[in-house]
This record gives sequence, structure tokens and C-alpha cells, in this order.
Amino acid sequence: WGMRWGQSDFCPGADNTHWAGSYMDLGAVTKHSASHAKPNGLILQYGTAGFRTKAEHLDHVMFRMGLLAVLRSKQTKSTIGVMVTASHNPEEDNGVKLVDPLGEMLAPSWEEHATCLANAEEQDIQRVLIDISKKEAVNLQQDAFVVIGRDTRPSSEKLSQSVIDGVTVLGGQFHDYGLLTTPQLHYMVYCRNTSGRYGKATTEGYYQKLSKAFLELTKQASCSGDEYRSLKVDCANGIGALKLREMEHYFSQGLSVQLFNDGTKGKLNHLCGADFVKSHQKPPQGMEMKSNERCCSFDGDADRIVYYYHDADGHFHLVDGDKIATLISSFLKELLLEIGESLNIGVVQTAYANGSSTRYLEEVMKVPVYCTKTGVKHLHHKAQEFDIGVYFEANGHGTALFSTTVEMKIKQLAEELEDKKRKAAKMLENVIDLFNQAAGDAISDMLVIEAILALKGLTVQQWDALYADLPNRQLKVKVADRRVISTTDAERQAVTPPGLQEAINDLVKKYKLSRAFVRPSGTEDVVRVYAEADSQENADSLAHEVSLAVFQLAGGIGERPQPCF
Ligand code: 16G
Ligand code: MG
Repeated sequence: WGMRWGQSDFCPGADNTHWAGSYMDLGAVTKHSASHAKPNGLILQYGTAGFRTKAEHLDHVMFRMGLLAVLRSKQTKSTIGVMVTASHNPEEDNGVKLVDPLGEMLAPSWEEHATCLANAEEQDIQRVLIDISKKEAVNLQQDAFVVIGRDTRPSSEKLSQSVIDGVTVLGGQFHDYGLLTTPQLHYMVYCRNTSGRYGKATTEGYYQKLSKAFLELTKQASCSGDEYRSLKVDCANGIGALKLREMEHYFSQGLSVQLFNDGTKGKLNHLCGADFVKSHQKPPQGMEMKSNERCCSFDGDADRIVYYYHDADGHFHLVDGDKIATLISSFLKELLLEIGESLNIGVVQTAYANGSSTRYLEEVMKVPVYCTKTGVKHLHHKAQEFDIGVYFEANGHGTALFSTTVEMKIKQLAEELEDKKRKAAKMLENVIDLFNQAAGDAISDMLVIEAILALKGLTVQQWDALYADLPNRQLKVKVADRRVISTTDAERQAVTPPGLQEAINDLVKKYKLSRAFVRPSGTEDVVRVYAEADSQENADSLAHEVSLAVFQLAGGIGERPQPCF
């Protein structure tokens, strides 16, 4: 999980204690830091989703991220967010990530500062803080404001107090939102830094903005009344349950939700939630599914969503992030056609996107598709290049981004155009409001999907039938050091170790409609293997053969991978 024990690579810096000491109470920092002591020899890395490890190892990281958030806030002259969560990880874990001014993931150069600060030995903290301030030209006299949110883990409350301790010791102001979904915190940060133009920075503001857009949209759907819409939601025993409960009555005229795994009994993420459903390709425990009923799962911090159903024969069907992206982008494309504006739309995926989805998007829908490395920040960044950028990971994290030009144009068209076009423009206006443009958001995505299904009169089966997924398999391989694997071409090709890509190429050739790649995980100490092929048997066997190649060529440890299907 980006966790090691050993000696940290010291991040050097000149001694500017005197200069900084006049703006930062470094003595107080040292004093407070001592009560958030770093376990000896622990080294952590700010990875794809911030720091993540066992909760008991994180107190010092939280305190220090409070410090760092203050510096980032001073530098950007904006509100910065700190979210305490470990998403879909087991309940005993926790994590923290910083949210940048427009609700985005922390900038890469600051990820390095975060790693440096988290690993500094007690006596070096002052120096690291000064070094970051110098390097990033932070005006230490600037005010700082930090907002904090946390998930429902037992450890989260205390850890968020440590963040607050860090913020206050450096003289920052803060607002503690308490329990929030991750995307809600991103939303709050975005609202606060755009003087309320994006929305009101309260949960009430969030509920109202989304629900209003949702009801405006579904009001247009022809089937209502007797076709009253309902949905079963597995909340992973997490924060999503609390927030959906709070929000439910704002949109209940358009959709009734039935909550499962709402945290009253089960354990967070245990045998439930979006990650479980996607990776095991089976329904969560604790959900009563009748055939052909539309169901969905959130993950532990409600930034991912997948849909699924049982058909009449009792077969389970997963409708994942790729199908969500397809549904959303075809709907948006149709709206644009009706409006008659030539705005460019692009879909962003990762190597995990099912080959059928990419083919369908490119060949049937004629939408350009781009592939980036795994991790939301890469997809989000790419999606910003388009007038309308839809991005989704197959695991269900994603959203749509609309450029300011589009927003302004659509607002204008919604007033001006002839009837039919105006209706489409108004619809798009509401769709824009319904998406959380700061981050992938299970609640917002759920409402977007429900609105589209209602408007198009589609059942979940019809949606699922857009294309047939290629059978696929994901496996993990344990190696001594996963950093021996490096990749290129958005993780689709292995560059090192030598011979690995050639071996994969040879294996892939043995199967039809096949594809495979390997990459070191950014969140777990394993190498991930992905394979797809014309049948489940072939996908399984290709994945197994690739695992063996990784084990042999990349320093596998423990037992050799066994064919387990
Ligand atoms: C993190 C990422 C997620 C990615 C996953 C991959 C964010 C907010 N989350 O959860 O997007 O799919 O890591 O995990 O960026 P892996 O590197 O272990 O496969
Ligand atoms: Mg998550």
C-alpha cells in the first residue's frame, strides 16, 4: 500500500528557520508533532488515492497533512480540502487525501511534498516545512482555510481531529464538515473557491442542487405515475447510506430508493459494496434481489457506483463503469444533435475498459475514446481537454466535465432557441447541474443514470444489451518488489522487466479477441494482471498464464500462481 519500513530518503533543504520562524510558530509545531509521533522507521507514500494503510499507523500523517493543507491553502490563496477515508479498503484501514481548489486531486509536485513531510523524522519537520514553503514560494503571511470531511470508519473521527490539530498549529482556519462522502467534500471545496457559483457549500446546498436538476429532468419523462421508479442500493455499510437517507426526501417524487447494507448491522465493505461486486462479479451479501430488478452498489466513501441485476434464469449481470460511460455519452451526444451545436465530446477510459465498450463507443457511436493510466487524476485531467469529457473507470468511478464555454453556450441557447431545441438545451442544462464536476460521485451518477433511463424508457436489461462484455479476469501476483515492472502506453505495455511484454504478446496470440496487460498496483503490494478473451475459460486461462510469466520474470514470491477456475 505504498508502505515500507526502513530509512526515509531525507528531503534536503537549506536552513531558513529564522526567515520562516517569523511567520510559523515552529516551536509549537515541534511540540504538537511530538504528540502525533511517527512510528519508528515507517515509510509511506502519497499514492493514487493519497495515503492509505492500517489506521493505527496514520496519526502522524493526519497531523502533518493538516500542516501541509495550510501551506497549500496559503500558496493557492484558496480553500483546501482534507478527506479522511480509505474508500473500499477494510474497516481497519484508513487514509487521507488533499483536495485542490477546484475540487481536484492534489497537484503532483505537492504529492511529493506530502510524501516527504509524512516520512520526515521528528527533528526534520521544521526544515521540511520551510523547504516546501521556499520551493513553492508560499506567502506565509497569507490566511489559510481548510475544510475537513470523514467517512464512517471507527478510526476516522480521532484521525480527523489530528488533521485539525495540524491546521490550527500553523494558524489555519478550518471548517469540519464531519461525516461526508468523498465527492461531497470535493463539491464543498469547489463551491467555496468559486464564490458560490457552483453551488452552496453545505450538504443542504448539495442535496437541493442535485435534486432540483433531477426532478426537472425526470418531469420530462413520458412514463410516470404507474411506472413509479424504484431502485435498490447497496451502501457498502458506509457513509453513502447516511447521506442518501438524508437526501432521499428531496428527490423522492422522481425515484424511490431502498437501502441495503446501510451500516446498521454489517461491517464496512465486507462482502458488499461496488468494489466487491465488480471484482467478484456477484451480488453483495444482504441484498434481496428479485429477477430483473435494477440494483446498484456504492463503495465505502460513495465515489464509485456499479449497477447489476439477476435475469429470469437467475444469472447475474454486472453493468459496470464502461456501460455507464456508454449510456451517458450516447445520451449527451443525442442531446447535442438535437441542439445542433458542434461541441466536441470525448470519452476517457483506462486499460481496464472492456474491449467491447471501446469498440462500441468508437465504431457504433462514433465517439472518440482516449486511454489514460489508472487513477482518477489522470482521467479527470484528460477529460478537461474536451467541451464535454466523459470519464469512467470500469470499476465505476467517473463523471462528466463540461467546459465553461459549453455551460455558457447552453445557458444562452436554453433561452433563445426554437421549442424543440430549447427543450434539449434545458435538459442539458439540468444534466450539467446533476453531475458532480469535481469528482466521480455515486449519488450524483446514480441520479444521472436514473434520469437517463427514465427519459429513454430503458430497462436495465435494455441498457445492458447495448453491447456484450468480453469475458475477462483479473488476478494478483505477489512479487518481491513490484517496482521492477514499469509500463508505457497508458499501462498497456510492460517496458521492464526484459522479456515480459514479449511473453505476454506470445500468450495473447493463442486466444481469440484477446488482450492482456500487467501493472504494479498503486494501492496494494501486488502486481495486477488483466486478461480478456472470447470465452470465460480462455480469459481465465490467459490470465493464469500471464500470472505465471509475471511470477517467473518479475521475481514472484510465495506460492506459484495456481489455476483457480
Ligand atoms: C484508487 C483510485 C482509483 C483506481 C484504483 C486502482 C482515485 C481516487 N482512486 O482507488 O481510481 O482505480 O486506485 O487501484 O484515484 P490499484 O492501483 O491498486 O489497481
Ligand atoms: Mg472510493
